[in-house]
Amino acid sequence: PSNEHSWFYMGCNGWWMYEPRVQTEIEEAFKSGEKTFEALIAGHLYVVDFDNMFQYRKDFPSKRRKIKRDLTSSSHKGLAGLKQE
Ligand code: V3L
Repeated sequence: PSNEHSWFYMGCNGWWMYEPRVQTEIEEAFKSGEKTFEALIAGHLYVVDFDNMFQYRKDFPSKRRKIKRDLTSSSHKGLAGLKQE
């Protein structure tokens, strides 16, 4: 099932899981073979680049974050900035 894998973006010292809505959108775009995807995250448009596997804010492209598609069970800091207990 598709929920065995999830999408993550890099924080300071570990990975964060994308929020569920964005998660679903990114997975759909990835599976349909698109090279990039634009997601609305916290009021800003972000570009997800599947070829280079990073994301960046569209109007502030210099700050890139690595992304990965990995097992949902893989180690991560939390969900979209909310720390895991
Ligand atoms: N989903 C949610 N928030 C995001 C995302 C995303 N895909 N991308 C960026 N932000 P930038 P530590 C992150 C937030 O890249 O302690 C974490 O979620 C980003 O939030 O310059 O460094 C944490 O909330 C940041 O607050 O556009 O690991 C926070 O950083 C802001 O957008 C601290 O995490 C600017 O990111």
